[in-house]
Parts: sequence; C-alpha cells; structure tokens
Amino acid sequence: DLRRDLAVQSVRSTIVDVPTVRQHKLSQTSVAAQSYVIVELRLANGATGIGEAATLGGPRWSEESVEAIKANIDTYLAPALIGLPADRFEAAAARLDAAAKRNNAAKAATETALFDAVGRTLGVPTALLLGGKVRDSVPVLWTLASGDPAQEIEEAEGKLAARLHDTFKVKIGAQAPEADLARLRRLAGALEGRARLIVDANQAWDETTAVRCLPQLAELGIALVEQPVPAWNIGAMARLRARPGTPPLLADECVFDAHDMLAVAQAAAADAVSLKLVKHAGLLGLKKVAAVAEAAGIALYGGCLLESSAGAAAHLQAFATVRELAWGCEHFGPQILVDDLVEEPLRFADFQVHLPQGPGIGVTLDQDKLRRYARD
Ligand code: MUC
Ligand code: MG
Repeated sequence: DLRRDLAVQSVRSTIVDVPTVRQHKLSQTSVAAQSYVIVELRLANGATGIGEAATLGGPRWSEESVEAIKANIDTYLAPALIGLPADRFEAAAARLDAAAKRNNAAKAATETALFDAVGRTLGVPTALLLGGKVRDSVPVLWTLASGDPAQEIEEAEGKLAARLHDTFKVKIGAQAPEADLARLRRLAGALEGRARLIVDANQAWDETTAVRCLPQLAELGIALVEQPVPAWNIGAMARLRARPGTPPLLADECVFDAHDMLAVAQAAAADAVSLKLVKHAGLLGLKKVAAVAEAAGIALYGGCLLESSAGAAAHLQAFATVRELAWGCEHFGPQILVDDLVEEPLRFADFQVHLPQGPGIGVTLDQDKLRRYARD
C-alpha cells in the first residue's frame, strides 16, 4: 500500500563545487565557485527525490558550511527520517527540529527531497502540495557583484539586450560607502530609464552610515535596500524605515524563521522580506514566513543563495503558490554557474524564469554532472 511504499529508505548527501563565470563579491566574502550539498532520498517504492543546500563562501553568509551541512544530514537528520512515510511533511519537519537546532539549510535540502520524492510518486508538482500554483513564471533580476562598474555596466547591457533581466541588484559593502555611492552613480547614470536598480549591503553598514547613505540611495532611484545593517539590529531597521527619505527596506539575514518574521513585523522594521529555503528550513517554513509577512502587510521577494537549477526549481515551486510576489525573484543562480547540475536547466526568457513542468520540483539531477563536480 501507498503508506508502506512511501517509507524513507535511504538518504545520501554529496558536496559539489561548481565554478562561477566570474568572481562574485559580497560584503562578507568573495567567491569563484558555488558549493552545494545535494541530497538524494529514496523511498521504499523506488522513487527518488532531490534537494539542494546552497552556501556562499563557507560559513560566512550564515553559520552553515557545506562540510557542516553534510555532516549534520548524515549524522542527525537522515536517521531521523528513515522509515517515516515521506508525505508526512509536517511530522518530518518536527523530527528534523528535534534532531538538530537550526541547521536550516541542511533541513531545507532534506525536506525538499521529501517533497520531490512524494511528488514523483503521485505524479504531481511540488507546487500542488503547497496550495497549487497561481503563476507559471516569475520576474527575475540579475546581480551585479564584480565591484568593477565598467564590467557591471557591460554585463547589465548584455542582459538587457538578451531580454533576460531588467532589474539589477548591486552588491555593496565590500568597499567604503562613498566608493559604493560613486559606483552606483555610474551604474544609475548608464542604465537610467532602462533598468531598475536595488542594492544589498549584506549587513555592512552601522546605523550612522545608513542614516547618511540611505537618502543618497533614494536620490539615485534605488528601488529597494536589502539588509543595510547587521541582522541583530532590528531596532535600527525600524528607526531607519521611519525616517523620511529612506527607500523601501528588504529584510534578509534578519529573518530566518517565522518567529524572526513576527519580530520584524512587530517592530515595523521592513517593507519586504527575502524568502529563501536555506533560511526557513524548507518549503513549509518558507510558506509560514510568507504567511506572517502577509498578515503584517510586508511584501514578498523571492530570494536566493546562488542555487543551481535544482535549488532554484524548489524555490519556484513555492514562489508559484504565494498570492502576491511583489518584488519578483532573484534566481539567476543557474546562469552564473559554468555548468548546471540537472538534465534540463530552468528556462529564462522575457525577463522571467519559468516554473519547470513535471512532477516533484520539476527538474532531474544529471548523475554525470553530479559526479563531475562532486568533491574528492
Ligand atoms: C543575499 O544576501 O541576498 C543573493 C544574491 C547574491 O548575489 O547574494 C545572495 C545572498
Ligand atoms: Mg541578501
């Protein structure tokens, strides 16, 4: 019977490193390759499911590294699921929470593999299990992060000409604020009237710096400012947001779980929140964070951590099911890699990324590529 067939039989995790087409610089790190943990889960019925945990430059963007994610999946998370019927998603999440504190990226990859395997068994897309899709594609931005404005303008022009992206997120905070402002002035001037710009400071500024710089960003037409101050400083986000001349603020590293989202909502500390599986511990967690944000009138933004098509597809399954995704998404990750990990990469066209068709998360792991990029 279906119940017995859905029992989780095995969970395997593999660390992969995929080079990027160029150096990608953030305030806290700079990467030339993306490292993921790929989870492959097998059910008693023979169906398999996959999940991906992305990181950015080791344990620098958050506390999880691929080495820690793999160790915690193999030692604690996988054993907690063996024998459980894979369609008991909420029970599985409770077991994962009992087996390990936080470790949200590790939990997200594991939980995604459950959804993928169950979807493949039933022949339905993951979005159906999350409420059903309300859209087939999502507007997708591109991130400029080489730090060299001439290169960045050329890169943006290429994306515009190819009708791939017309919104650009500029990573700031790796250099002095004045240098970033000069860089943004060049970008805004070159792309004026043809592209929308947002910025992500990845917690680089203190409140005083933010007070000085945010109105200048507004004057440059920057549409959204992501995580200008440290994640812990919700108070500063709220005070900055209350100042006239502050552009809309996007919460990223300050919102991991639904409790964080509630605290940000209660403090009126953000205009929008960036949704990411690695932060919310999985698809159910992402929907819970989204629900708290919706209840507070905080807009949704489809965040990423430079996932491959595997991780991006899982995000799209969830993003397809929220009623309003006011700021679109940033799952450009598959295009910054020299190669992808799936048989049929996601489709990017007309400034949108398209929800893959087919059961589960909608993409299938390419075993040759997995072997090629696997560590060791
Ligand atoms: C982040 O902080 O938003 C997303 C795009 C990018 O370049 O970095 C990530 C993480
Ligand atoms: Mg961010």
